[in-house]
Amino acid sequence: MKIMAMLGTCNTNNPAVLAWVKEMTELCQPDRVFWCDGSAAEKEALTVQAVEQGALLKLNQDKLPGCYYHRSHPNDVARVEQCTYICTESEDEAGPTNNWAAPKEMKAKLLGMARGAMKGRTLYVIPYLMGPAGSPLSKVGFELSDSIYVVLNMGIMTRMGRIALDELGDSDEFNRGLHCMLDVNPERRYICHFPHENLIISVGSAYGGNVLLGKKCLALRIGSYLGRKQGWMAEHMLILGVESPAGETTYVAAAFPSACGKTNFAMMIPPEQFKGWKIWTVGDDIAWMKPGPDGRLHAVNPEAGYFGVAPGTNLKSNPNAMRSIARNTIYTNVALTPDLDVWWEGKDGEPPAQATDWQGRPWTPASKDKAAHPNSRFTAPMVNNPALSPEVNNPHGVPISAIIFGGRRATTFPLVFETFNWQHGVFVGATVGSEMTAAAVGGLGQVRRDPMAMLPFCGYNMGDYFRHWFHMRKSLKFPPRIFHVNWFRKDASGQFLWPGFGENMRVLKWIVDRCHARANATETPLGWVPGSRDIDLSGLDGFSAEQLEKALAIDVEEWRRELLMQEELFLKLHHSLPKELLFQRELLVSRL
Ligand code: OXD
Ligand code: MN
Repeated sequence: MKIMAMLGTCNTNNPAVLAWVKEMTELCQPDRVFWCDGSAAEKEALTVQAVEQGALLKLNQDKLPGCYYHRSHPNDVARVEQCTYICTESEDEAGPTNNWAAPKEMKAKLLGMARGAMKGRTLYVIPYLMGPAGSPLSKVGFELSDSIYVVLNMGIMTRMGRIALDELGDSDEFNRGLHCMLDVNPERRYICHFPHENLIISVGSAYGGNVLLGKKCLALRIGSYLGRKQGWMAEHMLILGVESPAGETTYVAAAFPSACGKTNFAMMIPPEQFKGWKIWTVGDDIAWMKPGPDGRLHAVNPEAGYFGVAPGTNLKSNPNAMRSIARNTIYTNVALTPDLDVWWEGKDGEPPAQATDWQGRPWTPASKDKAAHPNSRFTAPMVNNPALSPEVNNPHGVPISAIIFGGRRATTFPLVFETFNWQHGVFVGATVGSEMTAAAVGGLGQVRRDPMAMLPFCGYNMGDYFRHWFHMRKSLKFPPRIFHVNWFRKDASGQFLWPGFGENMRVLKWIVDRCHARANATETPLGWVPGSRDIDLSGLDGFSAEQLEKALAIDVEEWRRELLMQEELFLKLHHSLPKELLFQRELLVSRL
């Protein structure tokens, strides 16, 4: 093997780390190995290199200081659930909602593909920390990747470099992640998780959740597996704090499927009438939660940045996101204007008269294709967010008072309801359905069951995952109340029944007030529903109490159909379904 140049400073004597990097280096045979330290100087140097190599394009620095642009291969624009595997000894452990492969065979196949795959390339060693330094919930990972784009994204999305090595010390407890781009060929694309070994191998992709291994792979799939073993929860949830004019802050976690508005909700600015109310963002995508000594559920955000969907992001839908992405941001697969600014469908202002689309083709407003890919993204550091919670680095996390589930549903689900208790809440979370979005390949618009918004992210048998949820109740003296929301209900003419965005504060206030036992609700077959007078509509011009009633209405016929649709999930999981879920279903049937 060629003698490799060692760049960056290795900076660790941890024998387990050194041994693994050596083994993978011998396998992948890169020309160079670069140890990332996470410093500002390193970021600058790597960015210059990425521009020279064509991986990044420097955007208009007057308009977007520190911002860069990337296009992924057109065959590689979203998470690929069909190529994502959980590799456990028994297929039953992965369960019927995951693709499964035997670990030995899959590892042999992937390592075979990785052999010599980095010849002529650089292997970047990316040490990263998920979660605040010093937190009992935090985890260290090492991603070995041949993509400079991955390094620069991981530098935003995680606490990368020295801080992770310091946290790890001499321990051999870290996630091993290998990422080889290969020839970015969908035929040779595999995102594989080996939970028993705390190992991830991703090959053949260079985009988003497939390759930023700290995010979906470690923080959710491996995380959920470890959480069950160790008595905590890894969830696809935003975390936010609601501060009242009296200075009381109530923390809420919410699970919505991908591209259903978690980032918008987490960064919401309350409407003008809500003087003195303030939303603080703790996280926009993932929550790690553990019972605290006070008997409450405490949550940390394992990430340090936002990998958000660009289309539809504007000053109305998410002003804080617009501020967060104004500097030091990487844009991927959006459109480019002639003055090197970015554009996407739904951005503020008129569309540019001319642009270059996400595939590098000339685009005008008359073009039939979209300028930005529907799953185009921004990668922005959380420190850019004007509403970033001061608690984001608190190693103890924040105490959660409410958990909210939600999906994108044109019918059936009312704007909001509160479940009767934790067990009922688990049932409601387990049966979440949502219309599919562009965040994953395939099925756009179809309603699919997405339990707890974790269908693509649960690293083990979904039936056991539900059991773990029921079990967690036992370690909580003060469990969060559980709610369901639907911002996406439409009337017969296809118009949204609720204005959404910042106006969701009105619903959130009711939720917070319920947590403090100071809001009214009516008992219905679904749970506790606010009356139209229980939600503050002041200043919401042109929106009447009758409209709110429509958004809150429950149609028993629609619910009969919904129950039948839910059956599909129950049949798929019948082998491992906890009986509590069947009881809850029976209770709902009898109430209806
Ligand atoms: C994401 C997703 O990128 O859920 O967060 O797809
Ligand atoms: Mn997500």
